[in-house]
Amino acid sequence: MYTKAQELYKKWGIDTEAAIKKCAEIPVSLHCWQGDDVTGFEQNAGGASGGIQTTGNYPGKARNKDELLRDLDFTFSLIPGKKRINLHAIYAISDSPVKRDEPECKHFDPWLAWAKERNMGIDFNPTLFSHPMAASGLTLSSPDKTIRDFWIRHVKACRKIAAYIGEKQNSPCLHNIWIPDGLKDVPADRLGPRQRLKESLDDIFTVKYDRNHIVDAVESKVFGIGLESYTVGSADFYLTYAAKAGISVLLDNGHYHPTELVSDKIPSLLLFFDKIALHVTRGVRWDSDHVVLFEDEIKEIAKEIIRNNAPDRVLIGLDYFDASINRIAAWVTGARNMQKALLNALLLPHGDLQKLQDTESFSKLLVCQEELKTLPFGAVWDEYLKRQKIAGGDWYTAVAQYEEDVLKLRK
Ligand code: RNT
Ligand code: ZN
Repeated sequence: MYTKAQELYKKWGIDTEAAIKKCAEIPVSLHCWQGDDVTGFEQNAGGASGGIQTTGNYPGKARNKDELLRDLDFTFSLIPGKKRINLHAIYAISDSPVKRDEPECKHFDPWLAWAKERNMGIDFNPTLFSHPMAASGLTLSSPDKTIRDFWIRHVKACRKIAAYIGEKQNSPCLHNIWIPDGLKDVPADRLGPRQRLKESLDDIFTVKYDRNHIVDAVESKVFGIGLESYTVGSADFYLTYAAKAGISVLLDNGHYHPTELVSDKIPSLLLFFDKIALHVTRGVRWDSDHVVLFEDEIKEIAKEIIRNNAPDRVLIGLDYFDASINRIAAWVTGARNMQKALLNALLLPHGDLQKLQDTESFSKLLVCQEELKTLPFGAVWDEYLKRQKIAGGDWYTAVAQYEEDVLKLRK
């Protein structure tokens, strides 16, 4: 089937071998938090708050570090291509409790060792939610200076850790700031919180690090659960802030109005930013964090990365959390689908299609785009998995077995 597929693609001028090779080299950062419903390793950890929520109570959630690491290893064994691991500050590893505003580099040494053994890079996020100091829904933009200062200390400590990780691993560590800050109901002041957020960020970014070690990004949102009327860190706010501060933006495709597409934003931003970052997810009504599927918008996002020759400039990460199904199946499904979207984009004759657009051959362009959709992509995908020594379409069998042998024993 692959040989036949190779022939058919060749007729379109596409080299399936080159596509397979390239696909294996594009890193996708897997979010560690799908495995435990964004709980983390802090004592008394209670799961996510701050406008984000995992729903469902599927058995087998990782309850501690050892279980999460074991699940991650199994998960990675089912995902092709180059991987990174994306951590949150609440996944600090320590024998004694780590205060939220006092995480240290040493708490991530075990992760560095773990990732190094697996030839993987690490990305990092400060955690400005699931904590009493975030109970009001306001952190870096709080009117209370004690609260603001607490979170400024936290983010400063996290940037230090990210820069440390980046230096140790010899590859820049993405440090992405997302805060829940917002209001449930109609604000009386929209400017004040944004002004305070700006001042907090200015303070945070007075500390400079080597750009070979850290990529600083800020992530906007349109609304959070319980914080529906106003989001301090809106898209306009962060885009302008990042452009002026010379840092990057992170686009989470679940964080925009439903008809607004991140795929369309990528080329615009590539003209002005050296690097941008992504949280690939799937929005469904009010939820921005369903498992990533192999559907149109993901394919378009991948196309924009590939045809603009930007795999080094668009840092791809995943961000979703589903607790209603087997968490490993959720992890693997989304990660494989991101890989599928990349391979799919690598199997398109972008140059030829662009020529059709530029010569205004719109009928032929439309026809070609539709014909390309039914080329035997599945055969090339299967071959890619085979070369990567990763299970094919029957991978769920292994997950079901793992559920029997490991997950079901967690009561
Ligand atoms: C929340 C943001 C944020 C989080 C993670 C856990 O809406 O998407 O990125 O999901 O940091
Ligand atoms: Zn996100």
